[in-house]
Order: sequence, then structure tokens, then C-alpha cells
Amino acid sequence: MAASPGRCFLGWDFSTQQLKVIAVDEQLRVIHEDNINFDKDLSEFGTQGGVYVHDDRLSVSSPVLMWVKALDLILEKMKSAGFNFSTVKALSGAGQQHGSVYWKEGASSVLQNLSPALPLHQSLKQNCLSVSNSPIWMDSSTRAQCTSLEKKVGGAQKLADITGSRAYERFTGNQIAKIYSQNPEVYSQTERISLVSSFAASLFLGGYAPIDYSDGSGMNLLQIQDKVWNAVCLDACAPQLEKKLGPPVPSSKILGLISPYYTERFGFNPACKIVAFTGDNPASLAGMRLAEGDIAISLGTSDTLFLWIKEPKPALEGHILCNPVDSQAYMALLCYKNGSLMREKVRDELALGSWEEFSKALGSTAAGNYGNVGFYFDVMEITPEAVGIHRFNTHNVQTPSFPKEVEIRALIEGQFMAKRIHAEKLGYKICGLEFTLVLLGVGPIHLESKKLQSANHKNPGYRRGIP
Ligand code: XUL
Repeated sequence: MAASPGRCFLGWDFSTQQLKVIAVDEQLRVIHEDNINFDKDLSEFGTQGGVYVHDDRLSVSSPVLMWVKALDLILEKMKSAGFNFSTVKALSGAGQQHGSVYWKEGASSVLQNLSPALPLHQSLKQNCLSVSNSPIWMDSSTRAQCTSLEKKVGGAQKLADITGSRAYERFTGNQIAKIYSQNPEVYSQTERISLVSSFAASLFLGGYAPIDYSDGSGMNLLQIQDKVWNAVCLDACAPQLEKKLGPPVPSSKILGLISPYYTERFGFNPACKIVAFTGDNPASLAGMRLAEGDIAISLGTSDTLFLWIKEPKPALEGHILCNPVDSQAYMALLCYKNGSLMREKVRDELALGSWEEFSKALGSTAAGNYGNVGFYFDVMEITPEAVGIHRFNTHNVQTPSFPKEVEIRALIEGQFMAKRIHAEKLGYKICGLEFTLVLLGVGPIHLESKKLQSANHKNPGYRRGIP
């Protein structure tokens, strides 16, 4: 069938460090791309890497109005570049997972009556948010709430069986519980709680967008089998929470049509559809068109590994989420804080800050690293909960240092072996030597995935059981 001329689709990514947009035509060819870097383009908010790290070093948040202003800016940029908004048939997008936005009583009517004469942030800056800085995925300040949730539900494994994960500090239920316990006033003034993804969809819809099943699985609140909020988890976190969350929906649901604000201000077609937004990791699984048996590794601010899974086994490490594409399936997700930042630290200390030097050193050692293994956790890791640098030599003896080349290979192999072992614990099966490993955002690091995989079996570190 011949394509109708000029039809296109927009994809948005509200991520930690930037807002990105991409337009594709009906053949999925990219016809427009743009981005707003929060630190650089919105320096008035004073974020670093898009976030504020608070004095306790555990609380991490981002200003909600910065995300809104980024949307204003990027739309204006597209308009100045001559982008024809009237050709957009539908739009959807992704948001960093777990972060939450707290809409104040009355915000819904502001959203419904946005004035096309004003940028969005002008309309939303007063009286729309009960919490101006949203807790985000890097936050690890809710240990007490996690302990209490697991206790109320009957233990960590029980919670994982229901929601796909044991209690995690960044997971939204625990963040909501913290806000409620520290500031019940603010909580009671909150009319609706969105995830970053459903918050972004709400901006386009001009009304509260529902949370989708996949991103909703990152909250410690959703029963992943039945796709409904779990009453015990809700009650353990805060009162009247079900009403503030609204019913969850499939990730591919068409939520409605674009708000008149965008048709009047930018010339969008009033028939432009808004499809539910989801978390960045589920969106990557859908966008990479993963199928059963594939693994994708994303080397972003966090390293994440995700895979399509049929028979999930929720474990005490890692997460099982509802699959954004197939409602009968799931996705397993592992998230590592000591990903890119740890590699960059070793690169700066041992390879003169150069990826070329780093790659050269990596290439000069053999896969398997002659049995030398290392675990590198500069900050408290999520999977597993561990910190510090731990090196073991070929005789399985702990050692304080490695020569430069051995260190670089130990870092990369350690990170990748840990990813495989944790994936297997969640039910992933590697069938034979041939498997598809998709790496997202990889720099010039050479990863000999297949060699590494076969070498692991001979490697003392593999038998030793990587954490
Ligand atoms: C996943 C996680 C991060 C965020 C930000 O559980 O916390 O990957 O989605 O990218």
C-alpha cells in the first residue's frame, strides 16, 4: 500500500539528563530529531546530570517544572525549524522509571483549560504541584519504608511474587510512603500521582493519563499477574492511594486525542492520538523489537539489562515487569548503578581518560582474564546490594590490585558475567552458544560476548558464583 504523504509519528523520551524527541515516517525512517539537555539548556534549575543530590546523599530529585519547560522549549525549537505538526498522526513516549509527580487538588482543571497564549510552564507553575521536586530512580532514601512494606506483606519473596520485585528504595510505592509519613498534609492535598511517563502523557492529553502496566510494575504496588493494584501494598504505603493512582492500563492503549492547546499553539491535527507512555526500559524492549530469548543491554546513566520472558521467576534480586508488547508475557529487568560511571572512573584512572586507550588495554588481554575476576561498586549497588572493589586472582585469593590491563578486563568481564548470572536467576535460559545480545549506547569498548560467554565456563570466577 502506498504511504500517505507526510504522515508521521512522534516518540518522546523524558529521561534523566535530557528530553528527546524523534519523528518517524510510515516506513519508520527518522525525519526529525531534537533534544534539550537539562543542565545546559535549562541551567536556571541548577541540576547536575538532570538531578539534585540532597545533603543526605541518599535523596535524589528533579524539578518537575524543568521537565515542563523542556517540553515548551523543544516544541518551540521544532516550530522554528519548520516542523509540520499537522502531519503527526499519533504520539507516545517513555519516561525514566520509578520517578513520581504529585498533582495538587485542582490541577486537573488547569490541565483541561491550558491557555494557548502561554507556555505550559507558565500555566502549571502555580498551584498545580504539591511536591515541586520529584523523587527519581536514583533516590535510595526509603530503607525504612521498604522494610515496613516487606514486613506487612509477609516477607521480601512474597512481595516479589506479587509485584515482581522485593522492596526497592527507588520504587514508587516506597517513595509515596515516605512523602506520606514525612508530610501527610502534602499527601492529602495531592489529587493524583503520576509516574514520569504518565505525567508526560498527561501534558499532551490535557488531563490525567493512566499509568501503564509495564511502568506500573516498578512501584511495588501492582499485581503483575492480574494487572491490578494490590490492596495490601497500597494500604502499607499510604491511605486512599488507589484513588490517587487511577486504574492502570495496557501499555499500548490509545488514551485519547491531543489537547486543543497543541492544535492552537503549534498546529497539531486535532485527530492526533496519544498512546500510553511507558518506562524507558519497557520502551526500549518494544523499540528494539526484542523477542523471546533476546537480551538487550543498555549502557545509559544506569546499565540495564532486559529480556523478554515467558515464565518469570521473581527473585530477591532483579525485577519482573509486565511486558509492554504482549500481555501474556513479562520482561525481566536488572538495573546497575555502577555502570557507565564506574567504567568512566577506571578509564580516567588507568587509561588517561581515553576510550581508545581503554579498548587497547582490553584487547591486549585474553577473554577469561586468566582467571582474574573483579567486582567494582563505587557506590552502593542495586543488584546486588554491595559496595567496594573486590578482586580475586587466578588462585581465588583476594588481592588489593591488578595490573592495568587485567583491571580493565576484570571490570568489563565482571560487569557482564554478573548480568548473565542474575538474568539466569530470574528464569533466563541461554540456549546454546548462539544468542542475540543487543547493546544500546555502547562506546568504542569491544565486547567479545560470545567468546566471553564460552570462556566463563572455564573461568574460576564463574564457578565461584559472582554476586
Ligand atoms: C530501572 C531504573 C533506571 C531508570 C532510569 O529500574 O531505575 O534504568 O529507568 O533510566
